[in-house]
Amino acid sequence: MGNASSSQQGAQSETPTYFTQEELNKLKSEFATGGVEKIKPLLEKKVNELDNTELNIAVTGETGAGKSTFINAMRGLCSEDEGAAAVGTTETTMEPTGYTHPYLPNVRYWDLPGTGSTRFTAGSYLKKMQFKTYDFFIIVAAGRFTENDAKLAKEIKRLGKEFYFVRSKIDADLNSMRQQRDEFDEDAEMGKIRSDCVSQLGKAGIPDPNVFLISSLMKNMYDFYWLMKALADGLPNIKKSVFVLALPNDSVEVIGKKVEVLKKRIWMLAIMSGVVGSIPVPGLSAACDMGIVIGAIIYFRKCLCLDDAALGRLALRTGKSVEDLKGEVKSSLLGELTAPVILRLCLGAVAIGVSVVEVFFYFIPGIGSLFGAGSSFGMTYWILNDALKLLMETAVKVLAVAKRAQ
Ligand SMILES: Nc1nc2c(ncn2[C@@H]2O[C@H](COP(=O)(O)OP(=O)(O)OP(=O)(O)O)[C@@H](O)[C@H]2O)c(=O)[nH]1
Ligand SMILES: [Mg+2]
Repeated sequence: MGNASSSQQGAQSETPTYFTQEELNKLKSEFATGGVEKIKPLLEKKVNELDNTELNIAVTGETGAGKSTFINAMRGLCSEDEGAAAVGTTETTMEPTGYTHPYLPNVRYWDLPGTGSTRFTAGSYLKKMQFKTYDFFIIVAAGRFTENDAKLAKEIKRLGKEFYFVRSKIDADLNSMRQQRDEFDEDAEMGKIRSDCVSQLGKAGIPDPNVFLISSLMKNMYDFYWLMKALADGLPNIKKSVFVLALPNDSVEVIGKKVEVLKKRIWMLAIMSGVVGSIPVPGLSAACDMGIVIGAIIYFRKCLCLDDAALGRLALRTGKSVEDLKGEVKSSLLGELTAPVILRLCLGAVAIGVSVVEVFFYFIPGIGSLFGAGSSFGMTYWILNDALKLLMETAVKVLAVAKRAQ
């Protein structure tokens, strides 16, 4: 471990929680003059802002390119799951169809009608699709790059929005090449497809486009992870956090990223926790806020796809029951969240002191002292940290069960 000053500098260079520099300055001065009571409303406002942030993602491209399949993949759904977008049907809707994220109701994927029409003009199409309302566009293309893809990309760029070019069904392309050739080099073939997309987009006047070769049916292969990363990195701070929480839970890396985002919320919840709903912890002077703790654990479970709805979908895929799945991963936090379950967490939490690497302590001088052992802020804070750690381990175990079933 580095010395204290270097770890402090490291912490300071990170994006400071969810706050802008201006907001942090306000938090600092409010805390200095009025203590915790004065910053509570600011934190409440921030948590509300996080919960109310909308994200609208438009998915467009030629008819049959794989738009609906991609949307289902991003929502962690299979085409048979309830609420999934219909796949493989003939062109049905002429209006954008919004698909709400399974656990984040403010995140919506918009399935735009295919651009297959011969009378297609990108300008009028985007106008009809309510262009302005989307945070970014994903153009899905299968097979050859088409004139419509180029027109659409150009128009989206001209209107000042971000787009990502997704070449879908790469699994099928590579498979058919593999069958037809004696010698087959997957990386080389992917390289050729990639540079063809880049050069076609270049011809359409888009230098250095974002191009990703994916299979919506095999999310742990090809460029799927890099696409998710690029989409997240292209968003501003708060939207980025929301998008990360909305990602499909298909890899340990994604689970880790979600946990990083959820961790940033814990200290705010701890400070917001009041005396209402607090229960004393036997043998300790501190109480923990049951309402906040249980609400947060339920939210963590959803974000890590450990709620009954997500486990139900996994159960269908693996041919097991939800109870079997829960039994297999053995986690006390997947069942009913009763007082004894929380109290067990409390007793684990008291042993931990305030860690010097907790980033936010450096942004608001003096705030760290609130989280000492024996304080109710500290109790709520450490319980939620412990709960999140346990849930992360559970999510990784569930992922292993899902992988074994594939
Ligand atoms: N192998 C493979 N097949 C895919 C992939 N994505 C989509 N498909 C298949 O391609 C067909 C069309 O997919 P859809 O998702 O319905 O395409 P769409 O763009 O929504 O089509 P329209 O709504 O008609 O414009 C379906 O049979 C999918 O199963 C992929 O990544 N790999
Ligand atoms: Mg479709």
